Amino acid sequence: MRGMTGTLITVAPTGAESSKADVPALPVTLDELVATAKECEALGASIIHVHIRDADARPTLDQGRLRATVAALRESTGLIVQLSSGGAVTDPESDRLAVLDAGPEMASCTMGTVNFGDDVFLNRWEFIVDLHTRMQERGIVPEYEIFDLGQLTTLQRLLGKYGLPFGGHVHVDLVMGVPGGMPGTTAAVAACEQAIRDLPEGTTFSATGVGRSTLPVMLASLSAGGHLRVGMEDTLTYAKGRPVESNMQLVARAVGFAQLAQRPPYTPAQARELLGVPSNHPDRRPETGLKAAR
Ligand code: KMH
Ligand code: ZN
Repeated sequence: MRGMTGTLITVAPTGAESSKADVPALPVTLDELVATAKECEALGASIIHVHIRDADARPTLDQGRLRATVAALRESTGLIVQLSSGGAVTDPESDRLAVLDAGPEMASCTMGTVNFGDDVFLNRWEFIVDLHTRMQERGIVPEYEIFDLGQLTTLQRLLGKYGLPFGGHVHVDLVMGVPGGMPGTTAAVAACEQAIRDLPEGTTFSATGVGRSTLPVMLASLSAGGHLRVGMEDTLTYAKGRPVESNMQLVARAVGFAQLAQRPPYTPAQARELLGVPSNHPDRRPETGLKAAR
């Protein structure tokens, strides 16, 4: 990881936790999401981590909306489209598994149950195995979400028992600073980086720090050879007393840090090559949603 020449920048623009009423800048419609995706790609993002909302801006895993979202993002951008299989803490396992039916190129796959504020984000071992093996069968590249150090050991167990993910490359995302998970500190990034060395050769990681841990986590990740995830799913305050104005503001800041670290953002094509995600060339896109409807 230390030899990384560029930086993967993932934007997580929406999440499932904030309401549009509280955070008007949150992209919740398909048009808002596509416009955000295009602008973030132009700034230097290469992956978009997607949660969607219904007509009332509430989190949903509606299959039709998911398919239309995947199709619109693939048609309008070169970004790698990563659907969240985590959804909201209230989503049942069956709906979370069905996210894979919407045909994303990547999907998240959380490596264990974690307290999540006052809630519980449930990820049973059997459910993790189901997600991992279905993604292998369908050619979907996972991003393994890690909320606590021990979840890296769970990932080691998963890969040992069920084999490498589709594409053969292992990529994890450290989600730090969730109340109930690991803290968003340099020490925690360093502990995870050490544990990642026990995963298959070439494993890459990105990191995101929730709330005010966003800056320390970003700096620690870059210095440890990691990549960056930013966005309004995780961060709503840009600086003390200054609400985030847009996802673009957070991506622009991440790009600035990556450039200062002399690891400029990877293009989506470079990110695909690194992560083993097939090309987004029009000839290789699946017939889904918008394209199929034309
Ligand atoms: N919304 C959280 C309960 C993921 O996207 O995979 C889960 C989450 C993780 O955001
Ligand atoms: Zn998410």
